Amino acid sequence: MKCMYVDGEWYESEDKETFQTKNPANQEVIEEVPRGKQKDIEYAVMTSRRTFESEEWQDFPPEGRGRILNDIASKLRRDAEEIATLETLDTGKPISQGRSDVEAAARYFEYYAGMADKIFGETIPVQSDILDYTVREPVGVTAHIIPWNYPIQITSRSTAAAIATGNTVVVKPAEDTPLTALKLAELFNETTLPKGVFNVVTGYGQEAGAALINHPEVNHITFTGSLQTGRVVMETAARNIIPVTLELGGKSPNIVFNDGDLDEAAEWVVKSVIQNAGQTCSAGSRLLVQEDIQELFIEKVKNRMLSVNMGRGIDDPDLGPVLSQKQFERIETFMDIARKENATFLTGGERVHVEGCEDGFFMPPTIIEGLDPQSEVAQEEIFGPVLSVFPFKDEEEAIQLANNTPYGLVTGLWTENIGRAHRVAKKIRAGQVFINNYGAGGGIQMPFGGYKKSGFGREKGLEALRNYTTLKNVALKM
Ligand code: TXE
Repeated sequence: MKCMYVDGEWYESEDKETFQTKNPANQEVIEEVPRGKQKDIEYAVMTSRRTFESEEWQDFPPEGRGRILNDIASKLRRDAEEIATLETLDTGKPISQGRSDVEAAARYFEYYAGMADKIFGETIPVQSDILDYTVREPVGVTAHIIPWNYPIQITSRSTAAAIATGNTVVVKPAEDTPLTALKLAELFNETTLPKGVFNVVTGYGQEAGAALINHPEVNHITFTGSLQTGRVVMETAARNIIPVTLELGGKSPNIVFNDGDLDEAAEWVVKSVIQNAGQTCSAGSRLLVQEDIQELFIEKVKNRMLSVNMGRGIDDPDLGPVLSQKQFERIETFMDIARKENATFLTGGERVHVEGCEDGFFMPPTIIEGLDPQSEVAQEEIFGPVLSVFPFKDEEEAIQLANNTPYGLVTGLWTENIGRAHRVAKKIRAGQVFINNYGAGGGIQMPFGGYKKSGFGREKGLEALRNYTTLKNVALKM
């Protein structure tokens, strides 16, 4: 059994209850972990508060924080294969994607390590006998509610920024994938970070998660997950008047114009919707294609989709199983709706059984045509390798379709016409626009977050530092 990590110690839950985490490829139990509840959260948050206010942490040199974060980056790389394997077993994702996730995690730590001693304010000219300046201070105890699709990456991106800016953290990993957050705790345990700065409480969303977001000593919540739970997080934060950063998924389109590089576009359209079995907030789950190339382009996408191989994550297929029966049934519900609405399935749409992993839930790459753009399947996040296709006549219609969902996270544009690229990018209501690429290889440095119901606040890049600092103005009469 694994323990959770509070105050620099390994710790079972107060009432010693546990739960199991399973391998999505075959439903085998990988590990037992503590089922943290209210009392465990109380302990972790109060430890985090005491540590935040301690002289040791208040006086800790910024470059010292940076050095420790750099140390974590090296340790992540040192143990990369072990962590990638753990991530693959816990999430089901292909191991090469697990490896990229660990490298991204290391990059977050080194990126924010470099910022730890570069957080400063300004002097502001007012009347001549006043010296006015601002100081950027940490917010205090930060809560991090982590989803199951990119556990090590998402835990790293927000905790690295929070610690770089001098906060303390309590992490609540998803109940389906708690293992790499605990491994990260092991790495912190090897460093000289003061005890109580980095804490992990494992448990269910309704128990540990709810207790954490409700705790009055928490000063900021970073949440990545569903729109429904995001709403609960925000309502709860409103009661305590604390800020939140919400990253709530999307229904992101790739817009392919007739002058785009169609082979390159087809490659990315497929990649962007099958990565992590489509369980990616920024998945390119809609394809908007110009009418006159519709047939030709879809043929290219279809051929690539049909050549995708499926299997256990550990064997590094193109496509692994989805996380769980619950997630699979959610995808199936959307497929049933599409069928009832007489949409056409060009590929996939039904569970397939993969040799050697009979208990895994595999959804093959799926292309759906003929949906009404207003239908639920066209509007809602499916979180599976499912691509919905919509033709458009001209730029205006492409923009209208692209913006026509409640979400606004990412958009891909494929055109060789630079004027068109910028015209369209300007009118897109999404936090990131990629032109002739999609996702651009990780983008640790690029601010990431949503318009509309994809959430607000930005993670990644220097923008994320704003989430974890607050501004004080000091005016001195000379
Ligand atoms: O999400 P939840 P679920 C979307 C995706 C997916 C759907 C459902 O469409 O199919 O959400 O997934 C914690 N108080 N995304 O049910 O519930 C929970 O323990 C505090 C998009 O898994 O949002 C976990 O740690 N915390 C996405 C985290 O919230 C609570 C990533 C996410 O779980 C809580 C994941 C509560 N009351 C799912 N209830 C993305 N944006 O990348 C749950 N949690």
